[in-house]
Amino acid sequence: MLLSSLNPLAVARGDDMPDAVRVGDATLSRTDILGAAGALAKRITGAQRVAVLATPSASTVVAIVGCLLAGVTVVPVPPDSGPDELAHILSDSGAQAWLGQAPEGSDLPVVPVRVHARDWHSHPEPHPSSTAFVLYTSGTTGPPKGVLLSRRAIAAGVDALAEVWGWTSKDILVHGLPLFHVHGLILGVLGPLRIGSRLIHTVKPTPQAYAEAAKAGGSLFFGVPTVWSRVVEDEESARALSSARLLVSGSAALPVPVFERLQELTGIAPVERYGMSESMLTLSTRVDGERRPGWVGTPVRGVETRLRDEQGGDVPHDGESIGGLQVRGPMLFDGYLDRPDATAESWTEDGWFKTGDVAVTDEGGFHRIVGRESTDLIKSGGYRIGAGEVETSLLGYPGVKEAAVVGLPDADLGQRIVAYVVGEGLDEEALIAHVAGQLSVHKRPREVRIVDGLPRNAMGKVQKKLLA
Ligand code: MLC
Ligand code: AMP
Repeated sequence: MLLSSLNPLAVARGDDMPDAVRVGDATLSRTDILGAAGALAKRITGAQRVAVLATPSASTVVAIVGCLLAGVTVVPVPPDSGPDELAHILSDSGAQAWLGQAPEGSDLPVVPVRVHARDWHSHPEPHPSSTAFVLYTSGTTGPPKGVLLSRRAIAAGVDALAEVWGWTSKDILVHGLPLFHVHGLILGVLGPLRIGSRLIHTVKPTPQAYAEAAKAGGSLFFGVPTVWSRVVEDEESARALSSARLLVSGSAALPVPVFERLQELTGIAPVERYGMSESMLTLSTRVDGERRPGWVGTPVRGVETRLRDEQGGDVPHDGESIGGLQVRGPMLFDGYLDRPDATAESWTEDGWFKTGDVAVTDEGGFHRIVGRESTDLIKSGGYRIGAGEVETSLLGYPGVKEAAVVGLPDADLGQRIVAYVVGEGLDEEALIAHVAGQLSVHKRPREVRIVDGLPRNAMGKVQKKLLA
């Protein structure tokens, strides 16, 4: 199902696509992907869950397709994970082996991924309800939780987007996003494989790389808002994107001035869409509809939304009243791995997923995301980072007595992580390097402010609003 466009019969009929996937300097045809993934699938059949160090590489693509063929659940691991993050993901997920490259210090067995191997044995299609991925995502407190995404959810999510964006096999998708999240991996790799469009992955999402890919025929471009704000700062690269069909922004709010400048420079009004690791994409503006700066459009096929006030009451669709956004639809997750309490808390009794985002809707059903209910979930460069995990990491550093982490507005990153720290003999840069080294580089504070004390209320709770 998921790999319908990689059907071996189609390859055998000569419908191969020599440049189906380009990642950096590597080019894979459909035959390459299917043959190498088939050879891997044969070796891992019967395994339950495996980890893939999700570097932007041909090996990652083959490893993921191999698991999908074999019906083995994949745990994509951020390649810059430090030892604390890595230890958590491996123990929490129970991954049995690494496919391809393994990080230093891990004693799990390693199954090599051979991009030039070939095997054409056919594998029975796994059940649609089986778990394709465990994606680790941050909460407000504690270490990241594993989001269970089924094959059925992924298929429904991708197909809904094909419809709203008019995404077909004639497209060439371009992006340079990381391959361990919904955006870069599920939409950005499985999307083109399912739809049959080509993919150019630029390794890094730089304006220059996007401009090069546009010259090579790129038609559909994905980026987080930080990518688009960097693109509009580089006018020459931005103008090169005017040959594209669609520019799509998501994972965080696209600032209105960036929307407008992008339209001015490329002649294309960007499509904005909204999603989560737990839900894939649920809202989007359409290729054939209005694209309104600051708004993320209407529900995609199969999705319903509602807004609830603090008492659980309905919120008017007047374009102004705000409420907690709840969603339901076929692309939603199956819960957090081994976290029945957290799973139960995230759903209402009548079966709606509580996104934790605050939104408004207008009479026409257009949605605007106003922000998050909790200030402890930060979005920086499109990455979701929990204040709690960064605070725990800082508190593990010798001399740190107290730590409070907030997201402050940042023109480039949307929010930048700022840590307020109390302690003795501390050095800002050493603290930043500590978090970058233990958790992952993208979770590091961009700024550390050493203070004498943290503002607390009568109950002793840190008042983060005063810090922000
Ligand atoms: C700097 N570096 C350090 C460091 N300080 N390394 C180690 N220790 C330190 N203290 C190095 C990094 O290794 C890196 O090197 C370089 O500095 C830049 O790193 P950065 O500053 O972290 O990158 P930056 O340029 O800020 O990245 C911007 C970005 C990135 C947009 C490219 O944030 C990004 O890829 N975001 C995408 C997030 C995403 O995909 N989210 C989707 C979630 S799914 P070098 O040499 O490696 O460059 C979702 C659902 C939905 O949200 O709706 O889509
Ligand atoms: P993640 O789990 O990393 O996928 O992050 C999901 C969160 O990203 C959502 O809960 C939102 O807070 C945010 N998000 C995603 N897309 C948008 C968007 N278009 N506008 C505003 N916020 C967004």
